[in-house]
Amino acid sequence: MEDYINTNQDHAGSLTSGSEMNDETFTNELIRHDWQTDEIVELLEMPLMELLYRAQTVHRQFHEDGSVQLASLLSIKTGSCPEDCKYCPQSAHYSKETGLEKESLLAIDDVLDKAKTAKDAGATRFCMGAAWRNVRDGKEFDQVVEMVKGVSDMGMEACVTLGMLSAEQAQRLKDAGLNSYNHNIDTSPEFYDKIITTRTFEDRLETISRVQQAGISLCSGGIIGMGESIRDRARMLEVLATLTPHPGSVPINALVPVAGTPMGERKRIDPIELVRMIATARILMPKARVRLSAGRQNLNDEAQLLCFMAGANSIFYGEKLLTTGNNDAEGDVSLIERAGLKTAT
Ligand code: SAM
Ligand code: DTB
Ligand code: SF4
Repeated sequence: MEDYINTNQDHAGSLTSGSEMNDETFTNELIRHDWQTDEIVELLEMPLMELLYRAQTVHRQFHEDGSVQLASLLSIKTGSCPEDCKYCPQSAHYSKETGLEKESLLAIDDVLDKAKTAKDAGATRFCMGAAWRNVRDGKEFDQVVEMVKGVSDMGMEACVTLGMLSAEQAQRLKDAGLNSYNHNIDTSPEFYDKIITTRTFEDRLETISRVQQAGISLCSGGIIGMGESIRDRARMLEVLATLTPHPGSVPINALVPVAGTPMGERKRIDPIELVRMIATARILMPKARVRLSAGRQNLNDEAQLLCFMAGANSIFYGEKLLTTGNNDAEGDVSLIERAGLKTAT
């Protein structure tokens, strides 16, 4: 594998020099979109200290301010989703076993109240999730558009995750002030149909392309701990790191095994695997916000700090993810303070 730093210097030297080169040109020259599976596997498997060193080197180069973004999540429409994602407590396919109560779309004012509370607690991004297979035009979508406007008017980054959407719907969300659309690829193209059978990996890529075409920042990542191989993890990261542009944010989730789902009995992954995944995502996608996402409740403070060292620079903040629990906000603020990290403003 080529040495990352040397490659960068070669690139910079051969393309621009002296006064022609500003900071923006320089950092953009360092970003690759041609990552190969084998070199990603090599990163994922290298001695941990070497991997951390490389990831931290890239992180310092691209994220000088070292801030951690606090993103709060809210499920605006919970349960009874027609998709059969094997990890998901919101799928209608497992609702008998999970006992999850379905809820209709929350009222606009209630959502904006929650956003305001999150903002007052220090969050700068508010992510709203709906358990839909796809967005349908009509009253409910109109309401979501109003929610996006409201969050954006509060001065927070607004993000939604609503399933598949058309180019026109993406444009409406963009016009309403949407900053980011979350659409995870979840795993490798090869492992995908072991996890989800009601849509294809290609369907996922189509929505991603519509989001990017509309000029919305893409938030896309996935889950580890579902029985995938290291090569599957590498392939998942490869798909993301060969997009142009790279996703603006990359959530790395550790499976939260929820009783009643087909993945409910899976053992939780070793936190070191999560650290490796985050470090590799950081090296591959230097500018992205890499978000330490679901599964954080299973990490002690020291493991979380390793994730920050590996290049994580965002967390989900607040006691709930969508339907499952998350770390308490006080503990998060305390960890950030004790480590001398600062939060994004
Ligand atoms: N329905 C939309 C979709 O699938 O794009 C949005 C909501 S969906 C719940 C958002 C993401 O949450 C999924 O893509 C998956 O990565 C993550 N997720 C869901 N259940 C999870 C679990 N049990 N453990 C970890 N991540 C999970
Ligand atoms: C993401 O990658 N993870 C978040 C957010 N994007 C939407 C969701 C995690 C959900 C965990 C299971 C639950 O709480 O239902
Ligand atoms: Fe539905 Fe999203 Fe859950 Fe899949 S992950 S079942 S699409 S809510």
